[in-house]
Formats: sequence, structure tokens, C-alpha cells
Amino acid sequence: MITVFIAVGSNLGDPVSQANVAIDALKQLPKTQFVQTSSLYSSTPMGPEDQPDYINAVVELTTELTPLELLDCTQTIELEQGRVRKEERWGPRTLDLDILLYGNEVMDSERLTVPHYGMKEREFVLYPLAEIAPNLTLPCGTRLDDLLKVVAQNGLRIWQS
Ligand code: A4P
Ligand code: MG
Repeated sequence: MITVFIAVGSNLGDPVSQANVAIDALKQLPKTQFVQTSSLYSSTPMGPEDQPDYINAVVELTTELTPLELLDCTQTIELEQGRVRKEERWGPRTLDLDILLYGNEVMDSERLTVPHYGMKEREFVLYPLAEIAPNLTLPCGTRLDDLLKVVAQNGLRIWQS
């Protein structure tokens, strides 16, 4: 079993319920055990400012799915929750599921990059992750608590514990 962390993000169509439905869907994945989820956080949008605030969370699972099988599953959940892929970079979305970490693996293929390329700079990923895995060290050797020292909370707050 491999430990994986999935970031959940939503800022359209009742984001709190989108996030909760997504977390429930992650609990149902085949060959996978749910470990824990962070609180739901409210966060200021990264990217275009004329979009609603986001709800973000991080979920820990253990899985026997391969990385690409896991990506297929998370993309299916996104589509089931009405995700429409748009051209606008960092634009609003009903649901975004990003695979942050897949064990200690480092991979960069056409469909999948892990660790997720933006995770080290994003407060809405790092703080929820630290809530559930405070002692985590990334595959590159960087400690999560060292990242928290340099990434400000930027208005991030717990919305639902
Ligand atoms: N892909 C590669 N690596 C991964 C991975 N580790 N996990 C590929 C998931 N997917 C991965 O993703 C595009 C392609 O990335 C996928 O087809 C997959 O093969 P996408 O979800 O269609 O595109 P996207 O999410 O619009 O792009 P991107 O760059 O992933 O967006 P981000 O970086 O996730 O940003 N502000 C706040 N406060 N909170 C947020 O959650 N999210 C975004 C989206 C913008 N601003 C935000 C938030
Ligand atoms: Mg994404």
C-alpha cells in the first residue's frame, strides 16, 4: 500500500458540498483505504482575482492503484461533479483534484507530475497538509514545516472542521 495525498479545491456550485461529495467519493475508490482528511479551508483565489474564494482540503489515502489508475479515478470524480475543462489558466472550477504525493515517488510524464508542481508554494495545500501530516518530508528532502515558515497563510482559514 502506498500513502497518497490528494488536494481538493472548489469555488463554484456550492464549494463546501462539492468538497464533501468529493471526499466521500475518494473514500469509495477501489483498492484504496481512506486514512484521514483535513478540515475544509476557505482560501483567497490564486490566479484571476474576479472569481469566488475557494474551499480547499487535503485527503490522505493508502492505495494499491498505480499512479495513472489513481489519476483516472480522480479525473472521473471531477467529471462526475460537473467539471468542465476551460482554457483559462487557474480559472474557477466546480472541482479540482490534484495528486500531491504518491509515496516517495518522483515522476514527470505527459499526464502526471508528482510531487504536484505547485504544492510547495500554495498555502491552501501546505497548511491543510500540515494539519494531517505535520512531520512530512517531501521526496526532495524538504521538510513541510520549513515550507510553512516561508509561505504565508494569505487569508486562509478553517471553514469546517
Ligand atoms: N496532471 C499532471 N500532474 C498532475 C497531478 N499531480 N495531479 C495533469 C492531477 N493532475 C495532474 O489538470 C491538467 C492536467 O494536469 C490533467 O489533465 C493531468 O493529466 P486540470 O485539472 O485539467 O487543469 P487545472 O487544474 O486547471 O490546471 P492546474 O495547472 O493543475 O491548475 P491548478 O494549478 O490546480 O490551479 N486558488 C485557490 N485558493 N485554491 C485552489 O484550489 N486552484 C487553482 C487551479 C487556481 N487557483 C486556486 C486553486
Ligand atoms: Mg488540477
